[in-house]
Amino acid sequence: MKQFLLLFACAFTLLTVQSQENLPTDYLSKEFHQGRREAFRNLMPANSVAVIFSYPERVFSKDINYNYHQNPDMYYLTGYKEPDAVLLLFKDNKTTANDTYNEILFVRERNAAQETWTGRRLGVEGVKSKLGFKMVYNGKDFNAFAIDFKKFSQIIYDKIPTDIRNNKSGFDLAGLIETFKSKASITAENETVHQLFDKITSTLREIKTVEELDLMRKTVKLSCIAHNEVMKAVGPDMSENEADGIHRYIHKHYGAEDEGYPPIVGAGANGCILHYGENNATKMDNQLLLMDVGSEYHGYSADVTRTVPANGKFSPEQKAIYELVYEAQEEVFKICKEGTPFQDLNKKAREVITNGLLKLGIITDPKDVRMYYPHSCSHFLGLDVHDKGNYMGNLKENMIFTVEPGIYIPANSKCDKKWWNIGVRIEDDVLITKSSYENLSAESPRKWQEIEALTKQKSTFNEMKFPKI
Ligand SMILES: [Mn+2]
Repeated sequence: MKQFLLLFACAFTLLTVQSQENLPTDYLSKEFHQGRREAFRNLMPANSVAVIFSYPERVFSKDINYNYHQNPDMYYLTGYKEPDAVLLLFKDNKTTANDTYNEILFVRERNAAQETWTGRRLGVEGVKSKLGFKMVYNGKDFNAFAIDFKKFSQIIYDKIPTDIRNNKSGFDLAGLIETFKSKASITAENETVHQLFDKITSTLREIKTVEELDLMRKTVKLSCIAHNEVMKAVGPDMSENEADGIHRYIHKHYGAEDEGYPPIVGAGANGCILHYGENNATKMDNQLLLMDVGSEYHGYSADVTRTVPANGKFSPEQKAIYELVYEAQEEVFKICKEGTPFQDLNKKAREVITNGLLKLGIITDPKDVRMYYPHSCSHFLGLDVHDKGNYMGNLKENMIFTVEPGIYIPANSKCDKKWWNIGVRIEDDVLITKSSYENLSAESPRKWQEIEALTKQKSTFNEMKFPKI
């Protein structure tokens, strides 16, 4: 009886692991991923093969990993979200006695005991039915799989990570990589094939499909709602952590899995640190709060920055810097249309900021603009927050990129100290349309008057009370 119960418990566990209810209904479809593989194949040279690995898992603490994040290229091409996998894409059809195929996916094997600890796995059958692959094997079958890589004109693959754990099973990521290197006789990596991989994935990913545009609109929209809520809730006594938490709560409220990058929530001097991430100042006083926060929704990242006075009113100096960044952004928007060289976006932003800083007397030599505007104005946006794309090309319809000029004046800068500790960035996510552009993040105000007005509204978060500790 005991044995029977144990068996029953095992079967029950497996069943429990297999079914999951109430999932979101707006994931990318298997047809989307199939279409992306087809498009990838079209860009491959004759008689070539492409090899794409999952990202490694990463240690958070001893035997605890960070939440897993898939390699965006793997996700784009397959929809598979688990580690320890490798995708082979063939330019030409392969035939065996009973099948024709042009792609194979090796995945993590199902394991009832493991799944009750670390989560559900799709396994071979799940990948076939849910992701639409015909040829799917467990990772452990890769080693014995008959494939002669020497017969291909080229093996196209991305840089292979080296800082990964190896569980010595031979078929975790380290094992799959070892098998690939040995089958393909790779002793040193080939930069040329990496460049080809980059070129193909950049060409595809820089132009968003209809399905991707839908997810991009969602991720940007919900990030804007979060920014607006913080603007309503903010006050001189709010901590950076709390503002950060409101963003994250709202992302989760709308079903975003994560943030697209570590949130940057910094007041005053902290706002002058470009990738500030501590977010631990206990209050903001009367400083400017710079928030560069965007959600990741079904893989797609928003990237929105708003800078607001924590006390609801810009000082004259804060306003002067803010208006200059705003003007730079407006001027860049004017050239956001098909045909504009991508590099012109930053040239325009730099020109406006340089002239403005000269006029305000903050710099006297145009070259010194770099001290206060040290980054660039734009990057592509999508599965990666700094997305793949041709940064030396021209703007095309259905590209999405950021427009994010900024000015940062840390303490002890060589200018009147009334400007010190003012950091301003305004960042919006722009979609190139047939005839012009659309600002996807227009829902969050940018004009200083509108920001001041919004800070006067009350937020639900102002009403929340928790016990003191
Ligand atoms: Mn950005």
